[in-house]
Amino acid sequence: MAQGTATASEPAHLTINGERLWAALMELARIGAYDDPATGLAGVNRQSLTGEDAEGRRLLVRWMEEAGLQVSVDEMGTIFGRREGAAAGLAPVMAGSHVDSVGTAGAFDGCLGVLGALEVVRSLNERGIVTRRPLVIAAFTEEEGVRFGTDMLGSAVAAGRLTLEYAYDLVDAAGLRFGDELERIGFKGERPVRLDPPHAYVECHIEQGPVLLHEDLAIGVVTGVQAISWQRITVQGRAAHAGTTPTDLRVDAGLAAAQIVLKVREMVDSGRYGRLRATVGLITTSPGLPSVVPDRAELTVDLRNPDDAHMAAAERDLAAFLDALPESQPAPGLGIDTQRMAKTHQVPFDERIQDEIAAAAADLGFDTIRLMSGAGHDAQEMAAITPTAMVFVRGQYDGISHNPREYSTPEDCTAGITVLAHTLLRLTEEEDD
Ligand code: HGY
Ligand code: MN
Ligand code: MN
Repeated sequence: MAQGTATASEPAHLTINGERLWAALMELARIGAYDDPATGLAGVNRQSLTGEDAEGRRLLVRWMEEAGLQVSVDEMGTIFGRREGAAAGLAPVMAGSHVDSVGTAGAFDGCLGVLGALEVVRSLNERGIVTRRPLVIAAFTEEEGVRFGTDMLGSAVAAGRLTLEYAYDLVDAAGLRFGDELERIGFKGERPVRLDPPHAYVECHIEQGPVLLHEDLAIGVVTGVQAISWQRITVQGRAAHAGTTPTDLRVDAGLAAAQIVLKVREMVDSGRYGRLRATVGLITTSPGLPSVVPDRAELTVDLRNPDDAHMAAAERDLAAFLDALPESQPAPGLGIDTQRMAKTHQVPFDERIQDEIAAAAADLGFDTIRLMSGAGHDAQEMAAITPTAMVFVRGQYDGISHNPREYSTPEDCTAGITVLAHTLLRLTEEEDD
């Protein structure tokens, strides 16, 4: 990049301010912070459209404005910060992620990608570098999906997989409607939600798994995202006295729930579904009293698979199991209801963008490997409308995430965002096809 408005053909060796990046991550992590009893650490609970999320959003908007970005908010509440380029008419290069969190989060999931892109802008500003193409930072709404039940929600609407109406009518566990909550926190924006395809999209994210740590690498180039299937299962039984009711007269919703948990684990262990992963994250029974046979149970089943055919087989066989479950009970009357929450296919990332990331990393002296993402990301939605790939940063403690122990070092975060910066600088120089 050149100083001033001229642009050079070769990206300069742009360094970022790792301390400023780390300070921003830690400051944002204080919003929604809580004392986590299980780990004794400070966790982060900044679920989408809560007061904490709104506070984090306002901080991000202030930082974006202070960095001279033109800030806009779309109809889903996604926040964009635009930095003009020398050739303003060209499609921008976009980088981003999300700042909403699960209820037991650390400081890095999503935030590294958004605050890292902001750090790139701050560093460009300090050197007076004007990129050829505009740069846009995106903080997508409800990436986690843990409050309104569908992950990558904001980016899925922006890229066209889901509709605004569908999103607005989603409700949380308390029956609060997404569209109303967006209005309540003041982030129901005017910007039309359907995104004009940027020139490219690159997302930097903590790996959230153990691969880079075990390979002793700080940086990974992400080849794609595995398929995701979420469903909510409601089991209807019959409340009865725990002492007087003979087993063969019971319609026990708690028993059925336990059988479902065991079934998904048996499916994983069977090897019949490739590299299937299954998680029953939520399981509740009611009335939840020691002397009452449960009359109702609710579970969520999260299935992940890098292969769409194996995922389809797993969903099909689980559905067959649920259909047959009532007959297998000691007494008739068990009811099973399933509700689809989220469903995404395996998404491959753009090879050329992967190569740009790998080349930027190599220029900076980082060895990398290519790996598929076990977690879902906004990048998988953006891949539908523009060439997209991701930079992974090593996580510590076996890469644990969705847990307050989630951690990456300042050095690795700086490395990841430096690779992001150089990848973006390469892409902003590109002509139109
Ligand atoms: O569910 C996921 O993999 C992501 O964290 N939303
Ligand atoms: Mn994430
Ligand atoms: Mn996450």
